[in-house]
Amino acid sequence: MATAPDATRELTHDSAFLRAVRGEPVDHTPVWYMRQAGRSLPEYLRVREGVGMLESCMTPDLATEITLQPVRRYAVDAAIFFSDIVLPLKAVGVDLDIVPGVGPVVASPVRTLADVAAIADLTPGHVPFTTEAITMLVAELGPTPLIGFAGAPFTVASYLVEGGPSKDHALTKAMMYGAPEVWDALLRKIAGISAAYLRVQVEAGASAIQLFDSWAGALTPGDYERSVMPHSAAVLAAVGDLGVPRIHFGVGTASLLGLLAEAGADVVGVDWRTPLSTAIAQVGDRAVQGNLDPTLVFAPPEVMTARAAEIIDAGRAAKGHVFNLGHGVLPATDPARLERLTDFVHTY
Ligand code: 1CP
Repeated sequence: MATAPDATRELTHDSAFLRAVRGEPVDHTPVWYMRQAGRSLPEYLRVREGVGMLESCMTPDLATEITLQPVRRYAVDAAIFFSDIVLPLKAVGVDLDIVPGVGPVVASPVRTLADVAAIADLTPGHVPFTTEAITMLVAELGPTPLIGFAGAPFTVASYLVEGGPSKDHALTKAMMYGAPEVWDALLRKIAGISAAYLRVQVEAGASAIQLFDSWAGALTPGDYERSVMPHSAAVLAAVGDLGVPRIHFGVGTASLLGLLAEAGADVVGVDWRTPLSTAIAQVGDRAVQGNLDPTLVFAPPEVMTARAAEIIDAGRAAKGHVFNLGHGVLPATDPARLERLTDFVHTY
């Protein structure tokens, strides 16, 4: 008998998103948006009233509803699971919160080998709410694929070492340069947690995964290759047997795109600062995802769609192209604009 994920695999197999990722012809360029769920949607603000961010991630009905909201509104070609890159850490017992207007805040930042050893490895038993939410979600989504995600070791390490959001990641990089044995232990620990969290999502029915290394652009290519890439590669390799496409994304990664690809990506996510044609030349025989500047939704509509057209045209040179913004939807975004953008991408 077919298991639920097998049925989902079959239903979503010929979606524009999965066809584009495999490099097969599509009748329209597929599109979804990083942070498509969240503060730009009034229906999100309504269901989140009085409910903390982590609590909403750990409540299956709520996580399911929030994940579906942008799919209903925009008819995007993929859903992304509503969670956060620090949720698996919370699930294994790390004392942290997501503070409104700030982001993830960690009570006791990680500094020593003993701090690393105190973090538990993740098992499916730590995240039953994730399995439950994704099981409900894929039943609701039918032929629309669900993207699962996790944070890459460097980006997650930054929150654990700094204790919260950081612009320069100075303490994190100080550990990388000055305490390589602590650094390697920490990144290995996070890689195991992220890989296990991705497995749970795919085994429950996610059709693809995205590894977010949002802050990798803070690194030189040499440091990335030496001290970070092996751990991200371990995460991507650990889910390779599941047979779902792996998207690898970072911000400010113009000099790292080739390495992000080589780390084991099937699709490389490109931020808006790098022309898509430049990115395509660096990633080899892989699909690309991106990369409209998220502020273009505030420009005159015809400027927004003209830039989107340039990106779709450039994407035709890639093995496959999934349209997206170059980073997350900004909270002030007017949903009517994303509706218009989605329609434009679908009909261009
Ligand atoms: O209360 C709220 O609504 C808080 C805002 C918020 C939301 C909606 C946070 C806090 N996380 C999320 C959900 C989330 N986080 C999603 C699912 C929503 C979707 O895409 O539709 C995803 C994919 C993430 C991933 C995430 N969390 C990343 C990687 C993606 C990226 O934007 O680069 C990162 C860096 C985080 C950390 C984080 N969580 C929240 C904030 C505000 C931040 C960034 C803090 C910082 O600037 O360092």
